[in-house]
Amino acid sequence: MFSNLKEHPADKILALMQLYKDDPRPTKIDLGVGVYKNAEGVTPVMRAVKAAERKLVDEQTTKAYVGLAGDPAFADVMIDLVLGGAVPRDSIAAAATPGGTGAVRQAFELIRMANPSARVFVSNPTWPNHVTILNYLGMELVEYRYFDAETRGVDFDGMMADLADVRAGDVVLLHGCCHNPTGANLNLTEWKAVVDLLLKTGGIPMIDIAYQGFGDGLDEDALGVRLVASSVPECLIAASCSKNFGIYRERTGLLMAVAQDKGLRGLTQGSLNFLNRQNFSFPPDHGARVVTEILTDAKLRADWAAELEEVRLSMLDLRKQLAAELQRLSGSDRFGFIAQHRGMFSRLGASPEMVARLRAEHAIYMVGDSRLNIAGLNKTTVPILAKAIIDTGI
Ligand code: PLP
Ligand code: TYF
Repeated sequence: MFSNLKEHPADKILALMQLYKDDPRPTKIDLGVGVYKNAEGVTPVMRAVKAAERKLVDEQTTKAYVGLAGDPAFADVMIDLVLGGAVPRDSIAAAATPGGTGAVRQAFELIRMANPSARVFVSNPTWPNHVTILNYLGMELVEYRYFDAETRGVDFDGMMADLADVRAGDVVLLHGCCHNPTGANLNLTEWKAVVDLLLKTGGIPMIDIAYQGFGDGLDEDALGVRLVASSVPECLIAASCSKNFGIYRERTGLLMAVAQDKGLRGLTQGSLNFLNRQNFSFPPDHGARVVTEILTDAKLRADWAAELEEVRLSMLDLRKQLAAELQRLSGSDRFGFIAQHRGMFSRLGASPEMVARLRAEHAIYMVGDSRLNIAGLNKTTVPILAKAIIDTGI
């Protein structure tokens, strides 16, 4: 049987992680996988997470199964964090999932179950797993223009022109904030125009939000998703706690299905529960419980928000420093987009050959599409990267 299996192309981001590990050069710089690292190159356990875990060890009395959709208290706190009261609670069905990836996967399965002929529109480029999971599920995918290779901002005219082809019942996948891999994001005026187009076409938005708090702030990063959820008849939201709580390996996420018609909530909730049961029965609990502890305890919540803000500001500082250094070395403003982008990533717009040269000649690792993880830098390595970028002719 196993001999019938075929090879699968490796995830290029994860493959790069291995290449980096295997590189013996002591000066190597990892700007690959999307994991936050502090100035010492460490991905710390956040203070509030440690405190919540200690509390759980002391106070948790059982590890018996929870429900198929996970702990309802986790759904409540996450709905509040993401949607902030923009939508009535009783119009939302929700299920905990293994990470944001699990939420994306269950959302796609729900779409396929409800409407097998729905096409899913994804930005070009998008997070590679969006594409591979849709392909794996045999769902039709349509790309819409998103990144302007010239300005390194959003090609909003191109995006709107492509989304005009959306038919009623098609799904439009949007990144809630901190677009992966480009770092280029919609402003609120553009979000409003997207909502109007969705209302006109009957397209159903699905929002993947994996970096809330990494861009302009916890509430600011959720403005788009809140606007969409409060404006359209139906939408799906896949939220990840991996980054903003730093609990990557705990696999903590939530899928929300919002419907203005509250009569649909029971049916939708039943389908989310069913999908969880078919795929893994019960979602992971530890990370979800940690998040719930933090968000329901005023002191822990304030400490978490403060540490997250430090993380956000440190990445913004690195962006500004890198843009300034590149301006100094190039004598031009052509790298100003790095300070405009938000989140962990920026797409430089360099060719794969240049990215390969950065790796071979400078031991600088970024994804082949020239996505770099800003958090992989520190004050010392920013000038090294800037010089390598200029030396490589980018
Ligand atoms: N969606 C996007 C756009 C991402 O970049 C990520 C990566 O971390 C995820 C979803 C899901 O992450 P996780 O499954 O680790 O929560
Ligand atoms: O884009 C990234 O780097 C993160 C982490 O299969 C990641 O989203 C990368 C690849 C993958 C899962 C997560």
